[in-house]
Amino acid sequence: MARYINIAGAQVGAIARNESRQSVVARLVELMRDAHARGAEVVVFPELTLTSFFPRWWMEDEAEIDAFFETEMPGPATLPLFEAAEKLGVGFYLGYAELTYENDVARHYNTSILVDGKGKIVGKYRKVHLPGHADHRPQMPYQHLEKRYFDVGDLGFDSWDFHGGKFGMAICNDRRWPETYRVMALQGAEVVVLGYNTPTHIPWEPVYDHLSGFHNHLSMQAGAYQNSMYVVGVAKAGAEEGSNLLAGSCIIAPSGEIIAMAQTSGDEAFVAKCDLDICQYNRKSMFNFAEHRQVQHYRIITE
Ligand code: ING
Repeated sequence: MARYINIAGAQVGAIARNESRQSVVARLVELMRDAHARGAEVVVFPELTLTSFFPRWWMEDEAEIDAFFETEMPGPATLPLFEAAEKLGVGFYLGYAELTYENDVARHYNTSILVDGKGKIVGKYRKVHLPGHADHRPQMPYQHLEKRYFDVGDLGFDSWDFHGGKFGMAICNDRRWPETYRVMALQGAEVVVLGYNTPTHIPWEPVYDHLSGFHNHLSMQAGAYQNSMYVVGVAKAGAEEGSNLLAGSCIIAPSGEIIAMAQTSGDEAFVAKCDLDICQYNRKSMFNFAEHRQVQHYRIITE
């Protein structure tokens, strides 16, 4: 018995600092149309995919920083993407910078949402693992200031019924932490979708630069295999404002095999036919959590 769903990665190339949201959204709509033409039912966009990757710049002016954030979703500039989804009957994952007020206190999150084929937001996630630093490093060619610009996500890791499967969400650095996948697998997730912005050169820690592609796939392939789930990782890629962002967007099966991958570092849609019942098969055999895991020996992980 099979339960198929066609999933697309929609890799996005470089976004200039001064590129308008209208222009970016037009690119996303074009990618969604292309993916739909190839049979996609769900389209996965990258992390922070409405603007250039602004955590690479040290900024002090609050208005300048907040200009990279969305205060409503959808807003006037993003509505066309929701309308296209509704017209095509396609669901999507979108990463963006969220500015929200909790009891009049401003909160800044690196956020992603799941939007269904009727243009309705069915799930929200806020990035938990914030990499990089909060201090200014002027001697470096660029910064990585996610710890300065974002609050740690307060929603945890969850999974949602979505287009006939159970979907979980993550964002970028989350994919390097095994806990991310396990917590969602324990909640029944069959597909984890995530976007990333990964500089291929980390100025203050270049020791693994030559392995950035390897570590990208290794992390997601391990997560997929060890948790019997599909993992879809989609890059904002290309040479963006002086920083080269890793491509390598891909769709990974519960076997750990990469079954579809982007071939360029630009805007590119690619699709895979995923049989979600494979997840259930693996969880009844090799990775039967109830039968094989011994949690009494894992407590140190959470203490
Ligand atoms: N961080 C990137 C990631 O893929 C990174 C790269 C890691 C930058 C660590 C700086 C420090 O993890 C994002 N964008 O989450």
